[in-house]
Amino acid sequence: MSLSQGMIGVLKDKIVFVTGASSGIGAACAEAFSGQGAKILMAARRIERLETLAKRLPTKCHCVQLDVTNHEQVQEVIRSLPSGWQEIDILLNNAGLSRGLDRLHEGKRQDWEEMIDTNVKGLLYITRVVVPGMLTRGGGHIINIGSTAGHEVYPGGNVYCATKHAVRALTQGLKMDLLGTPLRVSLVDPGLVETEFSVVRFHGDTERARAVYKGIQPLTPRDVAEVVLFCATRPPHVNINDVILMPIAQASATLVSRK
Ligand code: NDP
Ligand code: 8X3
Repeated sequence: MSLSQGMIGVLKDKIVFVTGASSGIGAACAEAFSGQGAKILMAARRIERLETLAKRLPTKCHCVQLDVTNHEQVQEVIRSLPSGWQEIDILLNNAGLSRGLDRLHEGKRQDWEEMIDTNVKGLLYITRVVVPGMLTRGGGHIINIGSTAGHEVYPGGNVYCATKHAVRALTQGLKMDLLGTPLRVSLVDPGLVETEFSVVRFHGDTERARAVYKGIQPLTPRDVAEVVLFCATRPPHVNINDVILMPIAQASATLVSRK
């Protein structure tokens, strides 16, 4: 991945904290930032995946097993980071999931709670513990992964879309609350990206997951990582507020042109 002249080297030795780095967009972002010389702090529940990824990245990595829905664990893990890893420069709130595509009146409470706990409360817990240190140090960038589902709602998307609308509101709120400080706040909102997202949504039904991307060329995790990298490499006075990206074959959540 190449950067525009002038931006080369700006990420060297920066500490980038990527939540949900064990798969998909998070893993691609870890790789992209590492490729620019950043040190990568990675978190997810599947620590063995993080360790495998860390081994093939060119810069220093530190892996932490973390469930973002567990408030105490979030506080404990972040506050006890080893020296050299505490001064987080960029926080990428990426960990997230969808569960089911049921109509709201037929939905499962456990699915709702998992989405709300991960996508909304998890993002809040992490942000709350990381941002004060950024303020003390006088610099930092929070980049949240939202979704096109944070801009529109689709049938069966009810609770997932609500969580991503919440991510958008929280990003805007944080930007306002940090006004007058040097901290930056960005939101990246992808449409259809082929990752493990749909396998998780359909509780392991790989056939149903594959059908989501059938007949189109979806975005790749790397496509999203390039946009995240762009946000992170603007001059310090520039704040990218929100980027929406979709595959060329998609015009809205429900308007998809399949071959
Ligand atoms: P993946 O399922 O491939 O990756 C999800 C990541 O989130 C995994 O690394 C997973 O790690 C992590 N995660 C989930 N729950 C937790 C938790 N409780 N604690 C810590 N980590 C957790 O999906 P994507 O890469 O597609 O998803 C990444 C983000 O992108 C999500 O926020 C998703 O909503 C968003 N998004 C995805 C789109 C898509 O079409 N794929 C489009 C728009 C947005 P582990 O299971 O090891 O904990
Ligand atoms: C993931 C994209 O369209 O499945 O956020 O909601 S979509």
